[in-house]
Amino acid sequence: MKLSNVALLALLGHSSAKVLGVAPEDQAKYQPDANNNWACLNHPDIVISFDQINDDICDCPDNSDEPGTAACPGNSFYCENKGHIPGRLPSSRVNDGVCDYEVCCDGSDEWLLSEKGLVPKCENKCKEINAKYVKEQKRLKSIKEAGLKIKNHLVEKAKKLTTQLGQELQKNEEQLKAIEIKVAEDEKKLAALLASSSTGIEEAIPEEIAKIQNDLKELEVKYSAAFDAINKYVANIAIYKQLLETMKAEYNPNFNDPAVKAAIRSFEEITANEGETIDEKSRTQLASGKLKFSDVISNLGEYRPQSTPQSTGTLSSYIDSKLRLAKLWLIDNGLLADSSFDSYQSSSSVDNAEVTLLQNIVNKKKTELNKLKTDINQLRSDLASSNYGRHDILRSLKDTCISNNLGEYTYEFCFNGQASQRDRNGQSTNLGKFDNIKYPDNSDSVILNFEHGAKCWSGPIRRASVELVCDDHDEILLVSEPERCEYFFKVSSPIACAEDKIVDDEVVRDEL
Ligand code: MAN
Repeated sequence: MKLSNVALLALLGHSSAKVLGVAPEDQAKYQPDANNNWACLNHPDIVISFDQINDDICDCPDNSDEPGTAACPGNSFYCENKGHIPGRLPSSRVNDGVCDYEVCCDGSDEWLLSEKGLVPKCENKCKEINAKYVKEQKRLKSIKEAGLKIKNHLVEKAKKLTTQLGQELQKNEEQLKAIEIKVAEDEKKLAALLASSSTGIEEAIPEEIAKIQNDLKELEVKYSAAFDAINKYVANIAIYKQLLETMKAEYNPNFNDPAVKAAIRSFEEITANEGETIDEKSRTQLASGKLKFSDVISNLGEYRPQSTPQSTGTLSSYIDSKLRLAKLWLIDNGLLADSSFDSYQSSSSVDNAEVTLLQNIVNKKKTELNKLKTDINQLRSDLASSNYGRHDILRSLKDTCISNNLGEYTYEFCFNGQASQRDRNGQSTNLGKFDNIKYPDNSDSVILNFEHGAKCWSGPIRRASVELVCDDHDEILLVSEPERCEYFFKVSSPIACAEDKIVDDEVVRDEL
């Protein structure tokens, strides 16, 4: 069976003959030696006649001698498809009587039977097939361009959303700082108030004493003249008393002087009653003229109130205030729930209106702080999330859901949401929640994975993979269930349109 190679050799000349079924880059490997022999490609020790190539008999253990026939299994047949795109056909489909135009538009896969005159030659349809192909590529190109436009809008929208979130985060962080400063100030004030609530009485008393001392000093000035006069009279009385004592001792009772006798009698009466009206100390003081109003006043300076922090009432409020401060510290450091402060407050013995008001303000601000902190954490993790895909594109599709009735079931999924399957009775089954986005290598597609759906009866937990392929609109094209309760969606979507994948049909046309 040497027809093909012989014919080609005769036609094209020995050295430039092309071996059928071999790609241009491998043609050099198929050259005869000077004796018109050829060695198997991976077995150089096995040398066959060059005419045995493509003679429909498999001679080489590596199948290399039959690239253009079906004689060696597992080979692939190269068809040149001039004017279109070259193709490769499994060798089993070569010379089987069927023109495989979808791969070999030039009909070269069916050469043997036609050469033998057993079947008509497969005519070359590359021109028309290429024309259709170019048209289809144009259509796809315009769809991709439209899809890309939509995708770019989505990317822009996602960028704006990301910027907005960043701004919101910044605003919240600034607000957090401001409130933290305010709370720290209020807490300082509160601590001062609480501390003063236990020492206020003590501080107030010396103040009152000072005031009283002041008033008394004014009184002292007012009454000191009177006191001086009294002291003067007291001193004079002592002199008069001394005179009377002398007179009483030295008078001559033999002189019958009734005036002297009456005076001495009155003096004796006064002296006898003296002990009942004035004590010895006062008498001495009076006698020495040392009774001073200022002594009374200075004694007041020594005065201290009976109630101190150690007394029962003040001690409890003192401890109370310290406990309060400790609680505030625990709350501030996140070791105690804010609410526990409220209950503590109500049972507290401190009922100062200002303290209560300030505590309410601090508590309110702390609730605000906690909410802000939660918001900030959420925003931070949202902004850092890689689950929105490249360019954060899924941010723009957060609320987008698509569905399609595909016969037995209506399937639906929301980007970033849930996938579901609804039967004809409207019964919906959860096929999973959006979990991650993947960009498989060597593919333009984008895969969204949905996990942790409803459990399958005596089977696995449902999950779904959604493969997005480039298009100018979102549409669920098909849904299959390759494994029980594992679903596969094929969905057209602009987000799978890749810029570098637009087919350049001009190149194809140039080759025609
Ligand atoms: C339902 C559907 C099917 C699934 C079976 C498993 O009928 O969710 O897709 O295969 O349950 O029991």
